[in-house]
Amino acid sequence: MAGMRCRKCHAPAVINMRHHKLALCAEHYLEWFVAQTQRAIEKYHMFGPEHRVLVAVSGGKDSLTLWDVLLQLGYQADGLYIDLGIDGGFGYSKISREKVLAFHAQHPDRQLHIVDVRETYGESVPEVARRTRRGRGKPCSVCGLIKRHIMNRVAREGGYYALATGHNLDDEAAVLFQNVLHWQTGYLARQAPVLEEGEGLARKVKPLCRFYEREVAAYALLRGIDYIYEECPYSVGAKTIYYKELLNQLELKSPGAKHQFYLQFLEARKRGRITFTEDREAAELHPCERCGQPTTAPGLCAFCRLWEGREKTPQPLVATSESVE
Ligand code: Q46
Ligand code: ZN
Ligand code: ZN
Repeated sequence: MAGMRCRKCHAPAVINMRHHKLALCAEHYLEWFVAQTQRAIEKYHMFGPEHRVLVAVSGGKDSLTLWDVLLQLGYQADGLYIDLGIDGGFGYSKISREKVLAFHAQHPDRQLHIVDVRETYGESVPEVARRTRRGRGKPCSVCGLIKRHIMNRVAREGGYYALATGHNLDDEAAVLFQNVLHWQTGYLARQAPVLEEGEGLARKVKPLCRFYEREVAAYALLRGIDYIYEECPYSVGAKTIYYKELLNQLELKSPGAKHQFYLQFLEARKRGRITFTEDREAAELHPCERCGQPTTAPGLCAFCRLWEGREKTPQPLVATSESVE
C-alpha cells in the first residue's frame, strides 16, 4: 500500500482493490462498502426498508459485518444466533456467543434470537453427530441440517420477510467451483444472491456476495467489530477450503478472477445463455409429518429423523414477538 492515495481525498490509502482499480482511505472505504451493499440489495431486489430481516449471526466477521451494515443503512434487521454446543478445546460456541451478545448489547433496540441446540433438542451438534449415521466422521452434515431447519423456523415463525446470511464472494466462488467440477446442475440452478420463498421455506438473501473476504475483513477491522477469529474446529480440511485455496492461486495471477467467475455466471444464467433444470425431486416436496417443513422423504424430514425415539414435542422457537427479549 506504500505511497498509494485515496482516490476520493488523496489521504493515504488503507486498501487497494485491484479488480476495481480503486484505492481508498479508511473513511471512504467504509462509505464505499456500505453504499455497495445497498446497491446489491437493490440490484437483486432483496428487501426494502419496510421489511423485517433476520440475520443469521455466527460471531464471525462476515455475519457481524452484515448485521452492522444493515443497521447502518437503517434496515429493520434482527439477529439469530444458533448455539451448536461445539467446544473444540477452546470453547468455540461459547466465545462466538459472547461476541454476538457483545455486538447486540450495542444495538439493544433490535431483537436477538438465541437458539441453544442442546437446550432445545436435548443434545449438542457433536453429540447428535456421534449418535447418528449421518454424523459419522464429521458433524458438518448434521450441523448444516440443524442450522437450516432452525434458521427457517425462526424466520417463518418470527414473520421475517427474508433470512440474510453473510456469505462473501470467496464463499460463493468456491461453492460455484465445486458445483461446476461435479456438474451439480440442481445446485447450479439454485445458487443465487436471492432464493425466493418456497412452500414452507423462507426467502434467503446474501447481501455481501459481491465482496471479497478480505474486503469484509477490512470493513470489520476498520469498524472495530469484535468477532471470533478462530474458525469452527470441524472446518479444518473441508473441501470448500481446498477450493478456496485453488481460487486464491488463480486470483494471485489474475486479479479479479473470482469476481468474474461468479458474477459472469450469474449474468449468463440471467440472460438465459446457460440454463439448468432443477432436480426432479424438488417438485415432489411435501410437509414433514412432524415439523411441517418441506421434505422429499416420505413421513419425517431428515431433521426430525435425527431425533426419532427421543424427540420432545416441537416447541415454537419464537414464542411471540413480545416475549422475546
Ligand atoms: S458445518 Fe461443520 Fe460449519 Fe457446523 S460443524 Fe462447524 S464447520 S459450524 S460452517
Ligand atoms: Zn479518502
Ligand atoms: Zn420435520
